Amino acid sequence: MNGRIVKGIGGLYTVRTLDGYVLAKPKGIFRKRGIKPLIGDFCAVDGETITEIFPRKNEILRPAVANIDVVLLTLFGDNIDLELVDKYIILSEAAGVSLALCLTKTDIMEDYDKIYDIYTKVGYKVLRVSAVSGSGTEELREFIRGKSAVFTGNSGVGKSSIINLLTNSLSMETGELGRTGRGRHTTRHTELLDLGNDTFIFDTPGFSSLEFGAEIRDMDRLFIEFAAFLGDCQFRDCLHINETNCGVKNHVGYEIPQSRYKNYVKFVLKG
Ligand SMILES: Nc1nc2c(ncn2[C@@H]2O[C@H](COP(=O)(O)OP(=O)(O)OP(=O)(O)O)[C@@H](O)[C@H]2O)c(=O)[nH]1
Ligand SMILES: [Mg+2]
Ligand SMILES: [Zn+2]
Repeated sequence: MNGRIVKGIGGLYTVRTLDGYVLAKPKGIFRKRGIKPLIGDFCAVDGETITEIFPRKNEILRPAVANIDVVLLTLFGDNIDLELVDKYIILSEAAGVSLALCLTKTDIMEDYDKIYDIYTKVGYKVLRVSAVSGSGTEELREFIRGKSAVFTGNSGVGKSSIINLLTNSLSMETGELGRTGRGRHTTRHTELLDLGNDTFIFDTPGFSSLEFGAEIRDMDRLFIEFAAFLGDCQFRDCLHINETNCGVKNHVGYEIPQSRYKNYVKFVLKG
């Protein structure tokens, strides 16, 4: 029987099959070959044994998930760290995994205009949602239809709350915020939920980092809005920092947001 791994705790995996959920352990041979099942893996199960893991379309290291279509970088607050956002964006670009921003709690945080403008202009999807009022959730639902979408972001930003709204259930535990407004790492394990019609969402623990495991090369190609201007640089190996006649620099403050260019320079100089 075939299925998809939706949860795994202590070496025991929950596999969703056409016949319902099965608890199964991977066959011994996997360990010997260094294969570790991931949440999101498509697999074959025989009784209580996972006998085969089917080839993955892709995988990310942290959170450890496989076969994903989009990462929803979930963010909250009026002081979102754009350097971190750009870092995760270039990592996802390098890995060839698409990424969208999901800005939360719009019932208590109305002003996301700056970050919304920067990233929609550049070409990323930016969703603004409230799990309390339900605002923006139809657009979110529409956006993830037919996809496997991973919610990642700091503890307390409201990932599980949105997922409960989308699944019309209280299946994911949600947490209180501490006095500093930070979350308390309520979600401990990654879990995959089936919304039907080939739509899946991963709830993940609040992250300490996001890791795709792809090598970072050609930084200028990872800033997608630079592409239109790379051909205008006088020097073929232009770094777009100190060179003259640079196509990229000419567009900073216009098609290329200042903050994005600033972070590009930081990333290049940091190496
Ligand atoms: N006002 C408001 N509060 C929200 C909203 N979404 C979530 N919260 C609150 O924010 C707190 C944290 O929500 P969670 O859904 O547990 O956050 P999480 O991102 O899953 O956190 P971790 O599992 O710890 O990573 C809870 O107290 C929620 O009630 C929202 O849209 N509006
Ligand atoms: Mg959670
Ligand atoms: Zn240049």
